[in-house]
Amino acid sequence: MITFYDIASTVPGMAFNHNTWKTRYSLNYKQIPYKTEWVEYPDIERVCKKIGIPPSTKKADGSDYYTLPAIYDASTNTGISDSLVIAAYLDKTYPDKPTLLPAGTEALHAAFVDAAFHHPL
Ligand SMILES: N[C@@H](CCC(=O)N[C@@H](CS)C(=O)NCC(=O)O)C(=O)O
Repeated sequence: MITFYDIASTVPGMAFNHNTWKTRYSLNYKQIPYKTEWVEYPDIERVCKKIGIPPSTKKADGSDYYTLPAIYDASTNTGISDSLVIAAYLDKTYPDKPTLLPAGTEALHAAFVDAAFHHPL
């Protein structure tokens, strides 16, 4: 079973974050069963460290930046963050399910994410 770490809102059970929705859509599209763990913003780093999910990137000062979405896949004992990395992992690990990133489009996806979402921390 996959545990999906999403950001908690003031309304319990309400998914609202654009980045975590990318992974929720990915899991739903691939029809992979998962359970959601809701995490408050100030707890993201602590929860990721506890589960062994590495930081998704670095802050401008060089320190680790832990972000959601993140997943822990108990079937492979794997914890990862970053929606694009997660999508690639899901395609690789569950190839019999619908494909998220068609072969040969990796660079296109990376360029889109960089253009649409990149902002210096
Ligand atoms: N490129 C990442 C971006 C993830 C991201 O920036 N997540 C934000 C929420 S929108 C976060 O977890 N921030 C944690 C914080 O600011 O402490 C992805 O697509 O997963």
